[in-house]
Amino acid sequence: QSEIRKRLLELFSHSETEFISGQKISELLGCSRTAVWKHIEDLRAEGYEVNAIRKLGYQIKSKPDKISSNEIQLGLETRILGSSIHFEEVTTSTQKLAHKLAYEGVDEGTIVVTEEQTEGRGRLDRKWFSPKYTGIWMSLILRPNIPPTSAPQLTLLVAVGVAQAIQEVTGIEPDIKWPNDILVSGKKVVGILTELQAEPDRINSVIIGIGINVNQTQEQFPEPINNTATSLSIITGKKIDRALLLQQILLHIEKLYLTYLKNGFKVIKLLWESYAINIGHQMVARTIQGDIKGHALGITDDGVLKIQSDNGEIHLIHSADIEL
Ligand code: BT5
Repeated sequence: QSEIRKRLLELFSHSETEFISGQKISELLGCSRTAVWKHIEDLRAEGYEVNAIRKLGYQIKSKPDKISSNEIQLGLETRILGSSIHFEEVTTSTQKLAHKLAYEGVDEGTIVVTEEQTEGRGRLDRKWFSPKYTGIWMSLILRPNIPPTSAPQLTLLVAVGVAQAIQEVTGIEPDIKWPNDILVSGKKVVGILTELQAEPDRINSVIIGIGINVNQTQEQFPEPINNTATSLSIITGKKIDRALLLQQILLHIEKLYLTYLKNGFKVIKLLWESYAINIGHQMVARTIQGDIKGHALGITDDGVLKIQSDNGEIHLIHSADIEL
């Protein structure tokens, strides 16, 4: 049943504005025209707007504001990312679920998406607020053939892909703050969390969590982040199509990922630098070993941050919180 639904939406994803006749759909899906009609009715009940015109057939005019597998699938143009979609209406954390699936051996490109996380998390077990129907909370599973030490490059790659997609869908030009934040007007819109299942010299899988504030109002941000967080909708003053944004994110990340696997980090680094805000500025890097104050020189070819402290010494920072 859900397989037919998936194929039905696939048919429409190739002809978004076109009509497809009931006869043709029933032939392609191998079910009766009554069954086709029934599936269309089900879509309507879920909030799809479907035009039905005698002699022309069916056309999907709009999707509901949801990001379950169907809405992601319809119009998705990627080959790898999203080839398998695990959707949960609510879950503790998509990272947790993705770790489990990765361990069980799911294919590269599998994504885990939810409408709400009850235990969304950031780095160092910090909390990530993930309220219902307002954002994109997802985890990607990749299996690149790279050494574990190169994995941080993927955080930067994903940040570029998300920034490009945000720019394309909303017109906003976001900033990237090393290593894992995307900011707009100095406030955090996106957080990225990269985790590994690896042996010392080999990656089994990389699990990349992406959290994006899309349609929240300012009042929806709770006290500790009320002044530091914002959403795309607050900035544009418009409601944003989350499914479309999600699809564009997958598409941009996939393009960058394929380039990266083929040509290495160089091109990604250049793109990343074009979005970076903290390079060339004074900053404090709060690391587990202590604070380092200085001038950010840039990132190395591995994606490591280079800071020159006031006494001229150069530090390589692998992991830190940055204060500008
Ligand atoms: C991050 O950590 O920014 C990574 C966040 C990754 C979230 C995604 S959602 C899908 C996947 N599943 C998960 O469970 N996680 C990933 P970090 O740099 O440590 O920043 C965390 C800090 O950001 C918190 O301590 C808060 O101060 C702030 N914060 C929490 N929720 C926020 C939100 N919705 N928007 C902006 N800032 C937030």
